[in-house]
Amino acid sequence: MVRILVLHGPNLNLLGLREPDVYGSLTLPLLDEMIRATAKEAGVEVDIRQSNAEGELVTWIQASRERYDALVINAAAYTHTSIAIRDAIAAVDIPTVDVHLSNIHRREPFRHRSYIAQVAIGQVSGFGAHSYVLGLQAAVHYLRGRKVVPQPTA
Ligand code: CA2
Repeated sequence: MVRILVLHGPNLNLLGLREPDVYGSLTLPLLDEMIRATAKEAGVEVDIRQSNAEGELVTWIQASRERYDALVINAAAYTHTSIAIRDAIAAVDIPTVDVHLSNIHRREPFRHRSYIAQVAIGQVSGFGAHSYVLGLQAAVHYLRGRKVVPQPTA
């Protein structure tokens, strides 16, 4: 079965508890339930983790190579700063979707650049919690649509 890793970056554990006008009122456990329901509907396995630590995210991304077919990540503020996370994604070379609750392109200029998007198959930004649903579905769609390269016969 297809296995997908979903990573939440720093401060996303505060979802629903602060700044509901920007990030909505859904808590992280409820968002994770939505993600699991989407995975079940799509017939894929999902593991979900959150960390406030850049190095921990890098370690999880490095380890994802053996265990997962795709990565869906909201690296939060590290999206705009972390070359380490960008390099880890490039190194593992698994299809990655860059996900954001808010539309980062409508916000402050420092949020417009995503180091993750540069190594991702695509970005979903601005749909609140639904960005994760769309991001997961996009990863599944990508994996199922990938062309199988015919092998030469002997
Ligand atoms: O829109 C997104 O998903 C972001 O990745 C969220 C990050 C922000 O730094 C990015 O520019 C865009 C912030 C995540 C922090 O989430 C909070 C949730 C509730 C209260 C405070 C922060």
